[in-house]
Amino acid sequence: MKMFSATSFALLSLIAVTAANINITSPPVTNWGLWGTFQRCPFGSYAQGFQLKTEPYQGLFTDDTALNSVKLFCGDPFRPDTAVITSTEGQFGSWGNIYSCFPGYLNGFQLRVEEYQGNSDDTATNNARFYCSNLPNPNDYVEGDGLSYGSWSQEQRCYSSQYICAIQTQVEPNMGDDDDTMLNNVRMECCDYLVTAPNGSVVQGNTETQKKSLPVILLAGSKPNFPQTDETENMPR
Ligand SMILES: [Ca+2]
Ligand SMILES: [Ca+2]
Ligand SMILES: [Ca+2]
Repeated sequence: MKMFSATSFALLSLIAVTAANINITSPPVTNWGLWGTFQRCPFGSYAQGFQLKTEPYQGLFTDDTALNSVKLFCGDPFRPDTAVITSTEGQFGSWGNIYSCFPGYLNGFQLRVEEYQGNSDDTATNNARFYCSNLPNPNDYVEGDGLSYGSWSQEQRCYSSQYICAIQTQVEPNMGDDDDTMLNNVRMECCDYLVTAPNGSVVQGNTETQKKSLPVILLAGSKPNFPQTDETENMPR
C-alpha cells in the first residue's frame, strides 16, 4: 500500500510538471521578407489540420514562388465553425487540399526549402509536413501538396505535453519585375495541452493517456491515406 501511494504520487508529479509554451521556427535556409503577426487558436483549442496555398509551376521563363501561405484549423477542419489561423499570406497561387489529423493534434512540422539560386529563379519554401499525435509512429507525418524544389530542412517539434496553437509566417513582399519568393519561413507556438478538471480548474492534460484513447490514423502503404479531396463529402451532415 505504501509503495502504491509513492507510485501514484510520482505519476501525479509528472503530470503536474508543465513545460512553458515554446516557439518552434524553421531553420532560415532563405530569409527574405518580414514576419507577420502571430495568429492564435482560441484558448483551449489546438491545430488539428492544415492547408497550403501554392502557386503551380509557371513554366521555364516565368517567375515561380511555390508555397505562399499555410493555414491551420483549430479543430475539425471539416466543420464550418472551426477557427482558422494564417498570419501573413503571399498573394500568388490557390489553396490546395485540406489535411486533417482530427481527432489528433499537430505537434511538429518540417519545411521543404529551395536554397538561394543566385541569378536564377528563387522559390524559397515549397512544401510542408506536419507531425500528428495520432500517427502510428513518431516519425510518421502528413505531407502537403506543395512543390518539390529544394530539400527538407530540419524538423521542428513541440514537447510531448504540447500541441501547436499559433502560427507566424515570414513572407517576402511583391518584388514586381524582380524575383519573387513569397513564403520563406514559418514559426509556430507550442502550447501546453490544458483541460478543465471536474472541479472547474484548468490543469495540464495527459497527452499520453489521450493518445491511447484516439483512433490511430490508418496508413495506406507508408503514407497516411490523405488527402480527402472532396470537401463536401466530409462536411458534417
Ligand atoms: Ca534569384
Ligand atoms: Ca516577380
Ligand atoms: Ca521566383
